[in-house]
Amino acid sequence: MIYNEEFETLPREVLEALQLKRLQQVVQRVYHTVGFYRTAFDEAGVKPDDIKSLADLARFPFTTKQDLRDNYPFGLFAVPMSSVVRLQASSGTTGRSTVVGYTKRDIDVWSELMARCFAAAGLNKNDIIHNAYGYGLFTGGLGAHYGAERLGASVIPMSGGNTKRQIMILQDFGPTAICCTPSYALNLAEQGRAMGVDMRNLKLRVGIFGAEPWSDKMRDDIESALNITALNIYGLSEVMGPGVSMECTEGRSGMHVFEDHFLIEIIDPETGSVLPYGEKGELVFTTITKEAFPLIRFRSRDITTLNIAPCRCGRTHVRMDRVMGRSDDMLIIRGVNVFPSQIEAVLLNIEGVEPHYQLIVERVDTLDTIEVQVEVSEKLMDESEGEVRVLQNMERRIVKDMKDYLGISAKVKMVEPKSLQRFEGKASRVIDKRQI
Ligand code: DLL
Repeated sequence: MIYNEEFETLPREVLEALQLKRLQQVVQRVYHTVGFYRTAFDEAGVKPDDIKSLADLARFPFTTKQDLRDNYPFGLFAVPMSSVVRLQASSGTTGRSTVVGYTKRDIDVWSELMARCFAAAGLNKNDIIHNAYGYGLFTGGLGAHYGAERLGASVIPMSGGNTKRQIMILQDFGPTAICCTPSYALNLAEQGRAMGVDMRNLKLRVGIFGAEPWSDKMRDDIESALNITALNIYGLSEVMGPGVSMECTEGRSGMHVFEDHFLIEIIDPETGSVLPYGEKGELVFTTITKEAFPLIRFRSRDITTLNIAPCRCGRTHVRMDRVMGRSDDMLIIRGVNVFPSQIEAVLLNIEGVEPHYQLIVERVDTLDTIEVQVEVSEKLMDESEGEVRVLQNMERRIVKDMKDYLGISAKVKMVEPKSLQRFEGKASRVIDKRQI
C-alpha cells in the first residue's frame, strides 16, 4: 500500500519542480536565520539567489558532523527554542554529541514518513507493531512509535533489552510486525529458541530492520528464523531519524528515499564532486522541509549507490542500495554509534593508561562485542609492582567509563607497556572481524 499516493508517485518532473521550490525556500531561510550558514555561504561565494536549478546546489558548501559538534548543542537551529517541541541526540556520544530539534510540524512530517515506511512494508491499522528500537535520545524508538500511531496500528512500546520479556510479549500480544536492529532480531530468535518457544509460529509477518549495516545473508537468516519478510529501513538522526528511506515489499532491492522532503546527492568522498546515479559514493542529504534543524548538503559518510529505475510498486522516488560501508571510521556496536576517537578520549582521562590502544570488534553468535586492549604506563607498572588488583581496578574503571560516557559494554584488557603495534602513518586501531 502507498500511504501518500499523491506525493510518493509524483512524476519526476513535477517532483523536481517541487524540490526546487522547497530548496530555494530553505536556502533563503538558513542564510537569514543561522549564522553558520551565512558565514559558510559567504566564504564559498554563493548566495541563496544562485539556486536557479537543482544542479546549482553542487556549488554550495557541505555540512559535516564536525560542524554540528562545533555548534553544539543548538547552534544550527533555525527557529527559537520556543518553537522546538522535541530534542533527540545521536547515540554513543558524550559532550559533543549531535543534538537535533524538531518543531511540531517536523514531528508531524516525521510521523508521516514513518507511516509511509510501515505502509511500504504492507502494514495498516489492523496490525500490531512491536517496537524494540530504543526509546530515549535515540531517534529509533519514538520515530517508529509516532509513525505506527499515525498509521493507526497498535504499537507496543517495548524499547530495547529485557529479551525474555520481549519474547513473552511476542507470544502473548501476537504482534504482526517487529521493529529493531537486524542483529537484535537474530538475538531474539536465538533466545526464543533457547526458551523452547517456536519462533517461526508467532503471528509476526514482517520486520522493519535498520540502524546498522546488514547483508542479504542476515536477511535470509532472520527470515527463516522468524518466518517473516525482513525489510530494510534507513535513517540518520541529523537528517530526521528513521524513515529517510525504506524498502517496499515489491522491490526488496533498495530503499526509496522520500524525495519530497530530502534532496539526495552521491559524491566522491575524496574529491567531493557529484557522481551520476549508479555510481558508488557517499550520500549527501539536504532537508527541504525541516523547520527546526534544516541541513544543507550534510555528508552522511554512508557509502552506497542510487538507482533511479522505476520500481514495480509505483513509487517514483529514487532507491538507495543497502549501506556498503562508511567513508569515516565510525563503528556501530549493537546499534550504538561510536568513533575510535571517543574511546580514546575516555581512555586518556584515566591516569596510568598510555595512548596506545587497539579495538577488536567481533560478532559472537548474534551479538557485537568490542574488546579494548590498552597499554598500562610504565610508571604505573613500576609503582604497583605489577600487582593484579591495581590492574583489575583500572579495567573496571575503563569498563564503567565506556558504559557511562559512550553507552557501550566493552571488554577491557590491560596489556604490558610497549606491547601493542606502533604505526608509522595513519594509525589503524580497529580490527573489525565481523562477517555480517
Ligand atoms: O540509526 C536512525 C535509525 C533508527 C535508522 C532505526 C533505522 C532504524 P543514528 O543513530 O544517527 O540514526 O545512526 C545513523 O546508522 O548514518 C548509518 O551509518 C547507520 N544506519 C542506519 N540505518 C541503516 C541501515 C539511526 N538500514 C547511521 N543499514 C547511518 C545500514 C544504517 N546502516
